[in-house]
Amino acid sequence: MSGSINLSQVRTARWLPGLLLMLLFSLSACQPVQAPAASAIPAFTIAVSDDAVSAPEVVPGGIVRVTIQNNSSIPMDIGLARVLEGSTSEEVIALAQGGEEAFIPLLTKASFLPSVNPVDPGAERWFYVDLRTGVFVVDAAEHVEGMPGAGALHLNAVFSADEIVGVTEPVADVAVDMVNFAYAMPDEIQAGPQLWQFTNSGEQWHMMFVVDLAEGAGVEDVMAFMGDPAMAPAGPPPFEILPDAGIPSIGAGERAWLEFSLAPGEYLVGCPVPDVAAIFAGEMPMSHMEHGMVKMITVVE
Ligand SMILES: [Cu+2]
Repeated sequence: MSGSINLSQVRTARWLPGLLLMLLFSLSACQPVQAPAASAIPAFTIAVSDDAVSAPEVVPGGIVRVTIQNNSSIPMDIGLARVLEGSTSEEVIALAQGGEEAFIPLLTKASFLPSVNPVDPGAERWFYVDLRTGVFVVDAAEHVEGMPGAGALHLNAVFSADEIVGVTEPVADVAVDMVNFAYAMPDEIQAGPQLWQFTNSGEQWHMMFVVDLAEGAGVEDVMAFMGDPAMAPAGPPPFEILPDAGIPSIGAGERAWLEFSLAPGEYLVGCPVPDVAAIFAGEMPMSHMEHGMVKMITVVE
């Protein structure tokens, strides 16, 4: 199932810190106020309890608003994935439970949509996503700090979108086009709650984290900490990854809209995802940031 990928080769590779970040990257734990009613955009809810995930069996295709409710008693990491052509939801569910070693095979069978990590008990989160049509898997597991281990309890649901219903584009304040390997986006962003549209026009998974740099720190400092742990400088990193901004990895061709708020200032945005083309070619991958997928933005009042 893992094709030509040599897992022992990639297991300890230097992109692992980036991979960890990608998996654990957190969206807002305290989502800003809900966007104004957009009645033309179909909506549905995915609810997670202590022993099950419930979702409608069939949902509207196209652009939808997805609300994720955590009705369980523990913080949960909840992700959505599209089952790729030629794969089955059973395969994706099995691989999603497999921890680190199943991750590369999972890349070939699923395309990730936004995930929410963590959702606190009793909390709910939302985003818009273009489902188009297809079969989708919801994976919910207890939130962990660090790499999710194999054997953790996963709760799953499967739903399908058979027909395009949502054809209304949300009105985005900021548009970000993610390609291999750059962000096409404005240099200047308005402070306060903004609806960000993320389009992955590249051929690999891409994400965007937002980093607040310490005085005098630069791109090279972030990359030094994201690279080979053996080479990472001692001491705490001179930057902070904002927990309530950016987007976790989404697959090639996916589109999603998330609302978050930035205070005025200068920020670095970057993609620490490893270059999977290199992994599949059996080479030691560089991160997308090292390939140039990194940018400074200014948030203005
Ligand atoms: Cu990327």
